[in-house]
Amino acid sequence: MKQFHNFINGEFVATAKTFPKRAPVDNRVIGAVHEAGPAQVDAAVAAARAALAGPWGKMSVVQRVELLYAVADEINRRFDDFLEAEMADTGKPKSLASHVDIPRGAANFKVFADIIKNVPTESFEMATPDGGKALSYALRTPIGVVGVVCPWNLPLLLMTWKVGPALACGNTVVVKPSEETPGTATLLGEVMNKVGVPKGVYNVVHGFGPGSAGEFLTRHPGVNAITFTGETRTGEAIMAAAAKGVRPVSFELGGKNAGIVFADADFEKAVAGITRSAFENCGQVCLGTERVYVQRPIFDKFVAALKAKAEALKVGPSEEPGVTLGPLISGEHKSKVLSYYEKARAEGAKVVTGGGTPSMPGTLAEGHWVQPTIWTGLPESSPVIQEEVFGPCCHIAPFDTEEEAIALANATNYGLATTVWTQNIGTAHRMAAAIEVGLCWINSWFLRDLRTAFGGSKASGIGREGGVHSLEFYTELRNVMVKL
Ligand code: NAD
Ligand code: 6OD
Repeated sequence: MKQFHNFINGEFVATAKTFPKRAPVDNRVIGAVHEAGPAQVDAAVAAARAALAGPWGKMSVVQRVELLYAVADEINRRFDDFLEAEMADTGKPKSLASHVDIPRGAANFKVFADIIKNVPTESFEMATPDGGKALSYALRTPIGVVGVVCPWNLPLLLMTWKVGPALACGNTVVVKPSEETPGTATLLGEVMNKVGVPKGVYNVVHGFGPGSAGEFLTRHPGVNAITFTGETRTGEAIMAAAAKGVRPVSFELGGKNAGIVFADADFEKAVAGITRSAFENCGQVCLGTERVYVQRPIFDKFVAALKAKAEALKVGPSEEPGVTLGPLISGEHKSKVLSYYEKARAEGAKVVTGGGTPSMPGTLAEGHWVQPTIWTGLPESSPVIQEEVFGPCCHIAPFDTEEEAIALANATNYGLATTVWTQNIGTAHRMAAAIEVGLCWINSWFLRDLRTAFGGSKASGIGREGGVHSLEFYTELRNVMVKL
């Protein structure tokens, strides 16, 4: 059986305590994950600290950049290994993992290598009281050992989205992947060794959150900064841990994102866009659309068209041709999603389509499958509309005016993303200015330019990453004043 070891100081490290990794498609045990205890987390943090003072810390930016390009190239060379690991861990469709997850895993190293190579720092000439001059300039220095705590929905993409810029800035990292998805983070250890990244620069500790590797890492006094992607309430626990030692955090948290479709939108494109934003990755995307608001003149037509699209999704295992909807990540998550399907019914929702589980053949019947689901008719106060479900589902409600759409979109504690569909350029810009989110897509969804700011407002996060914004988190600016 596959063994998922910790990766500490360039070595794969077994532990006495393991837990099973199960395949979401059929719940079969596919591997044993070696859980890191306090001793392994201590060792990983110590290795990361030693590497900072060692060859990694002494390397020039140009040398670091070359190594990060090599990491990206090696991920691409081992594309099929990463693809297989990601599909086994998550059950996501091959079409999705091969077009989104794995290419972004490589791009996250390449792009941040380019950014650090080209970023300027400020410099000012000033007058001094004695009539002379001084030069002030900034040095961009690493923040130190960065703890990287990751979720399971886009494991390689979201982990490298943080590891790429952290390493580009000269930091070292200790990564805690989700307990559900140990594969690609472990594989990346092989890549680091192959291309010659010094020992201790990239470390991986496996385990859970509370009372396990996640808590040990985030409480560790040797960790200088914590970057986290996951649920908002986990963010609260990590923030409390980070308070000890006033360590900075960067948080990408949950969402309850609104999709807004105006009557003047390109109808077919809007339907296709909302189909993606509601159902891609089986709805397990933080940027996904679980609340859809459609302007009344096209409401009935839109609901019927989205129903047809949802029913045309092909449910099945990763490699089956034409599959567009995989399983949920775990039995526990399936129970959570189905509890919302039940709540919607109990609150009197009209179930437009879905609402249950599909019947799957053979061993797949043990997997974590749910039907793509659409509801109408719930009050806005419903937990189904206020809480993040993180499944392939959405509620659709009508609206009449632009002001009403803005009020509906903003009536949530979250503030991550929105997608607005209209052909009126004025409407588009007004909506972008009025909706309280970190990310606003107009006539599109999940279009990404890695140079731009990414993150959420309200309960959806703290800070922005992407482009130079990542450098703000992963470096400290030191101001140097030189009397000339
Ligand atoms: P989660 O918060 O349950 O777990 C994320 C990670 O935190 C895991 O590695 C887990 O082991 C660890 N963890 C849990 N409790 C911890 C603790 N007390 N201390 C330290 N570590 C702890 O999230 P998940 O279920 O893996 O992912 C789904 C969630 O992530 C959703 O809410 C989704 O919206 C969010 N998410 C947000 C973004 C974004 O960019 N905003 C991206 C992806 C996912
Ligand atoms: O594209 C990204 O960089 C990113 N952080 C995506 C997040 C997706 C959430 O599930």
